[in-house]
Amino acid sequence: MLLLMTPTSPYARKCRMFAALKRIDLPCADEPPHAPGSRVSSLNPLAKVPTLLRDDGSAVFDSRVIVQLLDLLAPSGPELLPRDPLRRIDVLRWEATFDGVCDALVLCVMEKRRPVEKQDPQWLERQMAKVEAGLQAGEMALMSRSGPVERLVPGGAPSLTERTWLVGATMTLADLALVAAVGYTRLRAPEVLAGRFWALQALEAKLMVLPAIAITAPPA
Ligand SMILES: N[C@@H](CCC(=O)N[C@@H](CS)C(=O)NCC(=O)O)C(=O)O
Repeated sequence: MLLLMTPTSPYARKCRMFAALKRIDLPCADEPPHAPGSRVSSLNPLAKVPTLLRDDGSAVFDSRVIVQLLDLLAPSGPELLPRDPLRRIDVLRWEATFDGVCDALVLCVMEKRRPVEKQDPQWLERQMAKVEAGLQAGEMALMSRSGPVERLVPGGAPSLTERTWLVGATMTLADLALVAAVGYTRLRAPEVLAGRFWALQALEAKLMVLPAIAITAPPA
C-alpha cells in the first residue's frame, strides 16, 4: 500500500493518524495531484489526495473510505470506529463535520489564489461561516462533556482530562478528524483560532503528545 498525499492535506493526515494508531504500516508519497508525473489523476477520477494505491494496483479514495478500509485491515487495537451502531454514526457525523470545515477552508484557499478583483467576498464569507460553525459545534460538544472542575482553570481554558473525548469514553476517529481540522485551520486561517476554541485546542494538545499524531502535523 502507498498513500499518495501532500504533507498539508488534512484528509491525508486523518488517514495517517488512523493508520499509525492502528499500527498499520502506511508508506506515504508526497504526490500533489497536479504535479508533473503524479499518479493521482490516473488512479482517482476526482484527482484528489489522499488516494490509496493498493498492492494489486487498485486505488481507494476518498479519505473516509480509506479510513474504513484501514479499520477492516486492523480489527484489533484501539476501537477508533466504534462497533456500537449509534456511537459509530455519531463518530462519522463528527468526521463529516470536521471534513466539512476543511472543505470550506480548501475552497477559501483556492478562491484567494485568484486575482483579488475576481474573488467573491460574500462567497468567502459563507465558507468561513461554515468553518466557524463547524468548529463551534465541536467546541460546544467538548465543553458539555468536560466537568465543571475541568473548566475552572485560570484563563478559562478547559484542561481536558484523559477521559474527555468527543464521543464516548475513549479516543475515536471523531477526535482525529478534529485534530486534522484544527491543525489545518491553524495553517490556513490562524486568526480563527487566536484566543478562541480553547476546548478544541486543548484536545489537540492532549493528542499531540502522541508521536503518531505529532509526526503528521502540517509543516508551517
Ligand atoms: N473529500 C476528499 C477531499 C480531498 C481533497 O479535497 N483534497 C485536496 C487536497 S487537501 C485536493 O486534492 N485538491 C486538489 C483538487 O481538488 O484538484 C477526502 O476526504 O479525501
